[in-house]
Amino acid sequence: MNTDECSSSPCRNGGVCADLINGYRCECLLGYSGSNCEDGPCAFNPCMNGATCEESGSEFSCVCSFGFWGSRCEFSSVSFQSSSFLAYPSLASVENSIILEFATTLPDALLVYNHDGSTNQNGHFFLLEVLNGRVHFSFDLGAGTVSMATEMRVDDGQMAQDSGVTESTGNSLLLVLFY
Ligand SMILES: [Ca+2]
Repeated sequence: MNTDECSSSPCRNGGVCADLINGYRCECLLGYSGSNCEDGPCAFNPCMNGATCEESGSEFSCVCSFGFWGSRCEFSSVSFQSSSFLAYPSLASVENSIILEFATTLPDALLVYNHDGSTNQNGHFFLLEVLNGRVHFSFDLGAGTVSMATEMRVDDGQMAQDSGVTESTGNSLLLVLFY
C-alpha cells in the first residue's frame, strides 16, 4: 500500500512534491535547496566580511559592514571618519597628474583641495568635491573661479571599475593640471 507522503505538503518555498514509494522528493525553485527546499539563497552565506544577507525571492543582496563594498562585500577600503582629512604640502607649480579612486555614500564630500599657500582672496587653487551627489571641479588660476560638474550621481557607494576622465560610468577622475 502506497501512502502519499506529499499530503502533508513537506516542500517549502514553492517546491513541488513528488510522491515516491516510502518517501517523497522536492523539486525546488531556483535559488532554493535542501531536502525540503528550506534553504534560501542566503543559506550558504554568500555575503563576506560580516555582511548581512537579505533574501528577496530567489535573489539575495548583501548589506556590507562599514569599510566593505561590492556585491558580496568582498572588497575593503580605507575610509574617513566624518570631517577628517589628509593634509599634504601644496603641489609644486609644475604639471601634476592626480589619479583618484573613491567610493562614497555621502552626497557631500571634499575629495581634493590644493591652493598656492597665499592668504589673500586671489590665491590660486583647485578643488574637487562631491556636491549633491555629483563631482564638482573648481579652479582659479588668476582669471576667476571656474567650476564644472558631472551630471551623474556618484554617491552610490560603488567603486569605479576603470579609470579615466572619459569614463562616465564610475567614480574615477583623471586630472592633468597645467599651471
Ligand atoms: Ca508514497
